[in-house]
Amino acid sequence: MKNKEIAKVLYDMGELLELKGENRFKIIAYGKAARAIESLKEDFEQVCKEKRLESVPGVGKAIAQKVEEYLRTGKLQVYEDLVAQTPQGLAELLNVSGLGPKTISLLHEKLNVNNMEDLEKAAREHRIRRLPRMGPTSEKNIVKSIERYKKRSTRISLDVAEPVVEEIVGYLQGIEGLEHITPAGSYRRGKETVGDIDILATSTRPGDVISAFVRMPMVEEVLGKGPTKASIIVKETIQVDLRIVEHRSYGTVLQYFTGSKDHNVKLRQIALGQGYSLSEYSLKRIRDGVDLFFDREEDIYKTLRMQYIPPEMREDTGEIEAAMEGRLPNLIELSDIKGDLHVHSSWSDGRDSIEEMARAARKLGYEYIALSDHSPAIGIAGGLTPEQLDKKIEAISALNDELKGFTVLVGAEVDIRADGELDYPDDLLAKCDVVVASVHMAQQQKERTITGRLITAIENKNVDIIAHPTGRIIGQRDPYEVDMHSVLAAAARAGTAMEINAYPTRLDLNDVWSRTAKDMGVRLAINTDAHQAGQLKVMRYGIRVARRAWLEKKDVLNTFGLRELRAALEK
Ligand code: DGT
Ligand code: CA
Ligand code: CA
Ligand code: ZN
Repeated sequence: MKNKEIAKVLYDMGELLELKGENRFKIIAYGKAARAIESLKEDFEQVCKEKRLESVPGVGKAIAQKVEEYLRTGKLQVYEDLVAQTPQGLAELLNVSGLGPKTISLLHEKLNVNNMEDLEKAAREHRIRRLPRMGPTSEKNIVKSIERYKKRSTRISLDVAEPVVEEIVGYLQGIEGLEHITPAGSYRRGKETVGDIDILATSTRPGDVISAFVRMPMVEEVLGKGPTKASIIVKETIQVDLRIVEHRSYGTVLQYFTGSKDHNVKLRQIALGQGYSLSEYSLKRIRDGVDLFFDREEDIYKTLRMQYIPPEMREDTGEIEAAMEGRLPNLIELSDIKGDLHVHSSWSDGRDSIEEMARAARKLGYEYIALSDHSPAIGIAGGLTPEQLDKKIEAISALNDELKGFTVLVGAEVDIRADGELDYPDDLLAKCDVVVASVHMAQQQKERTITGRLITAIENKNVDIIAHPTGRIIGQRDPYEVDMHSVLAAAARAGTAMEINAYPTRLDLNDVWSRTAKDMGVRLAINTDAHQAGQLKVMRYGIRVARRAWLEKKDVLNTFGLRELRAALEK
């Protein structure tokens, strides 16, 4: 039944007309019709087919015609035109809950509010409360609504999205009739943050799956619901779209909704060149108009005479050309990882003992782990004094005698101090198997200074890896000012590796820089920076970044076996 969907279009029409300052009666008519259709017990599409449209109270001739157009063509031209005419910033304000068109046009007329920024400014300067029918309370409510809206429009990190996806997929797998189900969109491509979560499924009973989806206990709001698709909000801000698709076009739909948009646009061009029109449902052979359906994504790429492109690479950054020439890299996988070279123990600010970290790493199938605890410079992290580090080296050697077939490496995460000096003397660093150097202090320095600090560390013969090289924290802190090209060039010369810190709010280096690093001849290391044993598992997020950076096993230091690793660490 499309009643809700039609009602929504009519409500939106009314809102846009009101924004535009149209005739009041016209606006009221849209609202009335929308409410009538929304509360109608029978299927309005059926009513339309039987030409009984105007028998519904509240639906006049003009609106009946528009609904017919919408049902016939899937869109409403006057509506599209209205959207195009309305200033974008103003239309966006309609999405802020609690802000109606009446208020928005008042704000627009009296305070010249044209977008969210203007609105926030007007509220902060207490200009809104002076308007007719407004007051301090409505002003405060507007500020709250903007905050909620903004929170909703922020992107979510992979580790927040992942449990949501897993819970929903697990839940829907229990619904009778469900066949395939998979996340698509930026989540499937392993992007470091996702805007919304897209899920695709096939089912013999689509209606049941949709009903179950919108009724899951975690659902906080249903944004829309149709016979084969629905959108919900969970955890306050996360939008999840579900689509039930036909089995025979599952591959094509999955390809389309995996994106990215840029990749799809390029792929469509290539398809056209080969005589096909690629849509979300099929690959249509232009010569005879025959639709080719694909239930597997692989067969689309094959038909277009190219290698299968892994989702992480689908950003139109050369992957289609490479796939056509058969030179896609063989991307690294989680199972290629043989150890973790940057983790912390209770010797510094970690929670678990060295032994607990080591045993957890062995359980993951690793051959080695480097306990890289902090140096003393950043007071709060419980950094080890040189004497403590000597003791730790003894403790590790004793533990290694006990652990069979697994090696604990002596590591250190040595701070690059504000003056550019390392926080441990060279002779102490020389005693470590793995030295990770990083900037935690004086991140506000000028680009030249920070770049210089990093290059000095890179050139130190004891330093093996630069940890979280840009210092950014996703959603919280921008990277410090640094000339990354110079840093990477120095790393390539010195044979120092750059870290992909796998911690989900770091992912530093990011995908773009990691790919540049590889292209410049720099080796990478994917480390978790785990502060407790359970966090060793965040390695998988670092692998997503590495795959998006086109990295292969050989590009990553900690895919090496222990012997090879030791050789590589001798620079
Ligand atoms: P997000 O949610 O902002 O992290 O990014 P995506 O990539 O998940 O984007 P989303 O959710 O808007 O749409 C999912 C996919 O659907 C997108 O990656 C590609 C496809 N798609 C959406 N809109 C268009 C479009 O206008 N043209 C094409 N070719 N593909 C589109
Ligand atoms: Ca998405
Ligand atoms: Ca989406
Ligand atoms: Zn660390």
